[in-house]
Amino acid sequence: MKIYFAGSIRGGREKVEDYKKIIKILSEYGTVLTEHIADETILSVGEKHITDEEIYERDIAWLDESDIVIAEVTVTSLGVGYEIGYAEAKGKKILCLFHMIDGGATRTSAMVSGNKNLTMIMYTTFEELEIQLSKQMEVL
Ligand code: 6K6
Repeated sequence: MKIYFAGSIRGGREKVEDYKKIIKILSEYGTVLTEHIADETILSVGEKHITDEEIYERDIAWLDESDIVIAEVTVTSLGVGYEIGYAEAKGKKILCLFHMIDGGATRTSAMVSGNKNLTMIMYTTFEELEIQLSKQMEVL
């Protein structure tokens, strides 16, 4: 299975360590096409050797190729929101992961949490996330 993992880049890199752990979990279920999302050397200010147009073309090709899109939506990101909308329009299965860090006071966009075409996983610990992810991945 080809997995497109989406996570914030220019939206903010504060959860990059979590992206790394999530990608490790996801690798047990298939090939993660977007492992670079967890690269700590990628800063929100950007890389110089690749243009925005090249990033867009490459990511859309990976999205088209993917069997499932798994988006970490805790850090608000325009790009991740775009990818979710694109994947929905293409009929892809979509899982959104949201880390409840403050007891649920901070919420994600209603355009994500209110969308019945995607599955939300709200988690407080990685153990919980692993259990919920395995339940979802088993029914694919
Ligand atoms: C690194 C830092 C800035 O730019 C880079 C190289 N950029 C990207 N490389 C790969 N995918 C990217 C890059 N910038 C955005 N994306 C895609 O958009 C990823 O698939 C992410 O899921 C999403 C992040 O969007 P923003 O709006 O947070 O950047």
